[in-house]
Amino acid sequence: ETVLAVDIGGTKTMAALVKGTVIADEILVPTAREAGPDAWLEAVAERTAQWRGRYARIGFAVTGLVQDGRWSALNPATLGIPHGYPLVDRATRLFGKPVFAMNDAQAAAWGEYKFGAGSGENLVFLTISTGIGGGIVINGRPLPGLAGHFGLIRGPSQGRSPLEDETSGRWITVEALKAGHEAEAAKVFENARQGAPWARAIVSQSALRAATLCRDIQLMLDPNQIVIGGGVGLAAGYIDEMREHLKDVAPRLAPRLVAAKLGGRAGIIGVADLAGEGG
Ligand code: ADP
Ligand code: BMX
Repeated sequence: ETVLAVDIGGTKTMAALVKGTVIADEILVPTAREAGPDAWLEAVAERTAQWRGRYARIGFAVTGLVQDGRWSALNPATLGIPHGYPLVDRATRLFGKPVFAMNDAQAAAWGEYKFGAGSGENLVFLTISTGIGGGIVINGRPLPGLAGHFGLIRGPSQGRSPLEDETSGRWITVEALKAGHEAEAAKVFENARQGAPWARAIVSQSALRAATLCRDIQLMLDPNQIVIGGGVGLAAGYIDEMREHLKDVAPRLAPRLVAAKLGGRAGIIGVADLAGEGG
């Protein structure tokens, strides 16, 4: 059965026709952050219009909390979703097919567990992206609700803001500006690789915080591995930098970090699988 799978993140929106793990077509557009959810859905409908009739159901993997078909931001700075937006209702009306919706990182955790880096053992997925999202698969089941929302844990600056606001791609850009450089995260990484001290300091700080989070996750859940994804998490050198910060941790306590095997497609593939099962 072919599923139209959609991933709406704080930065980009992806859509693909998915059958199992095979992606027939794929689109990628920026999420128009200020436009709001009606516009985000319309953009997907417009860009996927040529696929009408080729899919039986739809799966949405979205940044934020999805409960009873309603969608809300936990951190509006990551994406300003209005509280309780009726995502499943609106999308069902717009696309005319059954709709299943869940959190993006929880979907990605499932994708990696079943088709990616997973080994059948308990796993945590962590995306370091616009925010920081997470998903937990225990005993072969993805945990729903708030479970895995690690980016919402209080950050290091006296608990004033969520961890993701002091670690993620958005933070990297803000820090670069403070250091006098107008640069997206990718540009900061490029500068860091070329040895610019200001950029190295920012990347290292972010990786230290992400590494510390993984260390804490290990103590809470003892997963077999922590799968890292997201635009920042998968940027060249970032996971190595995290490992560097963990090198003094006692072996039994140290998390095993691996890169997402499905790359940026983990959410799409995970939600397609769960939507195909009827949610
Ligand atoms: P989303 O949050 O929409 O799921 P991403 O996983 O691509 O999207 O994460 C977006 C964040 O990752 C942004 O802050 C962006 O600047 C950053 N980013 C994207 N590509 C790279 C890259 N190659 N290197 C470093 N950071 C990147
Ligand atoms: C935030 C939160 C999570 C999400 C994570 C990663 C919102 C809007 N989102 O912690 O639900 O999984 O960001 O989102 O509160 P991404 O856009 O960085 O992929």
